[in-house]
Amino acid sequence: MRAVLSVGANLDDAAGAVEGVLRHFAPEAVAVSPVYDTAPWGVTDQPDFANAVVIIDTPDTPEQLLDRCQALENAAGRVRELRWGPRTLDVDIVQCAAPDGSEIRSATDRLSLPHPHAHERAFVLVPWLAADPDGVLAGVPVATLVDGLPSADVAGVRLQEGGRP
Ligand code: A4P
Ligand code: MG
Repeated sequence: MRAVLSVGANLDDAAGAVEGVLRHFAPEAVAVSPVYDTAPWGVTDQPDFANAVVIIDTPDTPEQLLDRCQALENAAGRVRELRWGPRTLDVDIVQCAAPDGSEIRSATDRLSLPHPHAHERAFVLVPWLAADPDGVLAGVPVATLVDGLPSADVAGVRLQEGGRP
């Protein structure tokens, strides 16, 4: 399957944690975004995040991929406290698609696909668009979703200084 992953961090060496995840998935990656500095979404009274998106082709099932994402979070010393709060590493599965391109849906406690907040998050959509200008989420082009976001949200997603173009 093909999967779109959103990687975020805002504690300790946040950019380094994000880059580590991009390295982990590099053998399966078909596209990767630059790393962005992003204004916090949801709980706004916390440090800026580093965010990136990587798109992979993997033999994993969605559940196996979630296990890998959570193992990476745990290895980064992730402690689950506040919902939407600060974290050393967050690796979310935004979307999974079967080889024929059809979107895989899931609505269990452990796994919601597509990710229920992805369509409204500039820190997911702007990097996704950079990685794949033809991306589509639940039938809507990612470019269209970005156009519909509040401009302040889009302005809050900035290429990291010294980051890859
Ligand atoms: N889970 C269900 N569906 C998924 C999925 N598609 N991908 C379950 C990953 N996990 C999924 O997640 C809680 C549970 O969601 C997991 O056990 C998993 O089985 P969590 O990561 O432990 O908890 P959380 O991250 O605190 O909550 P939540 O609601 O997942 O937060 P988000 O949505 O990850 O948001 N602002 C900026 N600028 N950048 C960010 O990266 N991130 C967040 C966190 C808030 N604000 C942000 C950022
Ligand atoms: Mg999460």
